[in-house]
Amino acid sequence: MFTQAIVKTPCKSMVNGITQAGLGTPDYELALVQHKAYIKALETCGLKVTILAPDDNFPDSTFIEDACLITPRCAILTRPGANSRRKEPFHISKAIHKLDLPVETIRSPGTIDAGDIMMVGDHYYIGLSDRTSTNGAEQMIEILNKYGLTGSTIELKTMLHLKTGISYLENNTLLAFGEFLQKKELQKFNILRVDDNESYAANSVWINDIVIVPDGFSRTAEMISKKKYEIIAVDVSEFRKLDGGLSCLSLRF
Ligand code: CIR
Repeated sequence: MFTQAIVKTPCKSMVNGITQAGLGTPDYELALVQHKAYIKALETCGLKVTILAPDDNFPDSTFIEDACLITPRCAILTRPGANSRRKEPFHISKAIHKLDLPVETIRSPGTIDAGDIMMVGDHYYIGLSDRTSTNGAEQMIEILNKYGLTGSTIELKTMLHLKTGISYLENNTLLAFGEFLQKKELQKFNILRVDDNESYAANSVWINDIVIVPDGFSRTAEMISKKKYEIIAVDVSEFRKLDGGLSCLSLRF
């Protein structure tokens, strides 16, 4: 059960964000409209949403999920793998320190994007990716252990982040695509297999038995809804142009 979320309004410089998508430059005004609809969806799921101001110094900073992991027992400011994003955690730390939780920090030389971290109860799966190093993952696991939580790593081959290709929908159910379908450490879950042509929808978000899915991926939405979840579809086309998905746009706790 989540009660809160933190989001960060997209900044004008988002048009200079990192991307491999090849889908063109995002339309800033449309991104703002979509971001508002995303906030509304979080509120519909029952969350109180804190909205942080945009920061033009960090084009990718609206993808706030990468800058911090918030667990029920502590918050951990990350050290993002991309140079242009390295200082994002520092710039949200004031908001994180306002939460009633101890705050920890990942230190050099480790790097970790929290988009590489998937929570399953008290256990946290950490993707080793171009952004998340073994040292970053080890530091994270050590911090989790300190608070009675556990972590383990999963090697990524092609995806940007772990949650680009999988989402945990609670009830032992995993939405998954591509390289993750065969991972032996994930076989204990009931896997909902996302079609190749709907791969973007593998990044969906469970919040209090509602699943927010990206708009335009009807087969995935239907597959999830057959499992008795309520669905909210949100159009995030402008964030997709920067390789960002639904989960990247918020911290949920
Ligand atoms: C980046 O490459 O860092 C951003 N353009 C997209 C980050 C997406 N975040 C995520 O998947 N957790």
